[in-house]
Amino acid sequence: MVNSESPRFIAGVVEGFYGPPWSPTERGELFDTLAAGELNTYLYAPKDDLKHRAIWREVYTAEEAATLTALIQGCTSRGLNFIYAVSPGLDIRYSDLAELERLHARIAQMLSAGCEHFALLFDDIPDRMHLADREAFGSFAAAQSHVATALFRWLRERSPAARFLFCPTPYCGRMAERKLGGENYLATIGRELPPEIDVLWTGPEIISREVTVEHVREMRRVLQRKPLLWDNLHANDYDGHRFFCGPYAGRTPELRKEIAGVLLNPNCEFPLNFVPLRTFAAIVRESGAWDARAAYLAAMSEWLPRFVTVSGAVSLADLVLLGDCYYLPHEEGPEADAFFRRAAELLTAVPSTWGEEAAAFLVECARLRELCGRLAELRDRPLFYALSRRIWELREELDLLERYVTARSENKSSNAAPRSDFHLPGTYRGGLVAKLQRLLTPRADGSFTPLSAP
Ligand code: GDL
Repeated sequence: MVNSESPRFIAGVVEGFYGPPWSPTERGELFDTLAAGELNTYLYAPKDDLKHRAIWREVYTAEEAATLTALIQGCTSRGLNFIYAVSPGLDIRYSDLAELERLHARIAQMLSAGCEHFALLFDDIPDRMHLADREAFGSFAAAQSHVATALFRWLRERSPAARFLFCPTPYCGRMAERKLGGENYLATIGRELPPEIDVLWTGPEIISREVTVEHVREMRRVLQRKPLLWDNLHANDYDGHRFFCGPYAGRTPELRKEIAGVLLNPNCEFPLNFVPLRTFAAIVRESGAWDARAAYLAAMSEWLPRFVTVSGAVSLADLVLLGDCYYLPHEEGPEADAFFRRAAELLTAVPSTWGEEAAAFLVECARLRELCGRLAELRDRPLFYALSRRIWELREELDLLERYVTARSENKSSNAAPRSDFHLPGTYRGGLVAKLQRLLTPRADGSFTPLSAP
C-alpha cells in the first residue's frame, strides 16, 4: 500500500452488501482495479452468501471451497490481501463451546484454501442473548469479546501474521448513542479485545456523509485503537431506485493518519462502481488537498470509453449529467441539482407567469430523457443492465414532466389538471410499496408526518 502512514494500513473494498454477491468475473475485474489503484485488500463478506451468515455453521462443499480457493488466488497473485469474514451473530450461542469449534472448522477450511486473514462480524443482528449466555457473560459485548478473542488466539497459533477484524453490533455513532448492544458496549470491547484486533466502524452514521478527524479520534479513545473504516458512502443495497457514481467525498486525506485503514462497501451492481473505486484509490494516494469534484471529472473521462452505443459514443458532457443524477446519498451532482431547482421553480409558479424558462426547461428535459433512451443501446451490455431499471424510471419522470409542462404552456389559463395517457393509475407509481410510501412523508429534520396530518 503506497503512501500510507503504516505498512499495515488496509485500503480496499469490502463486498459487504445485501443482495446477489458479485460474480467471479466481476471480482476478477475488481482485483485488477484494486491492484492498478495501488489498493491492497479485499474483504469477503457478502451478506447473502448463505454460509457467510444465515447457515454459518455449515462447512463449504468441495465445489464451493474450490471457488473460494480460486478467489483467494486471484487476490494473492495480484499482491492483494484476501480477508474472509464470517457472521455468526444471528443465532450463535456464545457460551456453547461447540459453537467455537464450528467457527474453528470454518476457519480451518479457509486456511486450507489459502486464506490468511479473517474477520468476525456482529453487525445487523438481534440485540439480545439467550439466558445461558447472559448468565455466562453478563453483556453482549463481553460475550462477543470472548468469542473473538478465543478465535483470534486459535488463529494466530496457525497463522502468526494473520490480521483479524471485528465488527461490533453498534458500528456507528448513532447506534452507540442509542446504546445498541447495551450499556458501555464499545468501552467493553475496547478494553477486552486484544489490541491486535482491528475494529470496524462506519462513522457517525451507517451511511456517513462526512467522517472527520475529530470523530475518529474520539472513537480511537473509546475503542483503544484506531478504527478501521467500513465505508458505506456508495452502498445502494438499501434503495433499489438509486445508485451512487459520485466521487469519494466528505473525508480528507488527513484521515489516513487517524485510522487503521478503510474499506469501501460500494454499489451492488459492480459496473456502477467505476468512479467510486477510482476516486477512492486517488484519495488514498493523495498527499495534498482533496478536490472531490476534480477527481470525479477525471474518473468520468476514464469511464467514458465504456459508453459507446450502437449509434456512436456518448459525450463527456452527457455522461457527467447522468452521473450527477446518481451522485451521492446526501446530494445530487451540481448539474442534476440545478436541473431539479429549475423544475421545482417552474412547477411551483403559476403557469400564466411562465416565460422563456418553460421552453428552456423542456429542452433540458428532452436532452436527459433522450440520453436515457440512448443508453439502452450501449455496447457494454452488463453496464446497461446495471443501469437499466434506474434510467427507465428517470425517463418516465422526465416524460411526464415534459407532457405536463407542454400542456400547461399551451393552455396557461386552464384550471384543468393535465393527464398523461402514458402514466395511468395502477401501472404508474402503483403497487403496495408506492402506496405505503405516500402514507408517511419524511421531513428534512428526519421526522415523519402521516398522510392525514394538517
Ligand atoms: C449496513 C451493513 C452493510 C450494508 C450497509 C448499507 C455495515 C457494517 N453493515 O448496516 O452490510 O451494506 O449497511 O446498507 O455497514
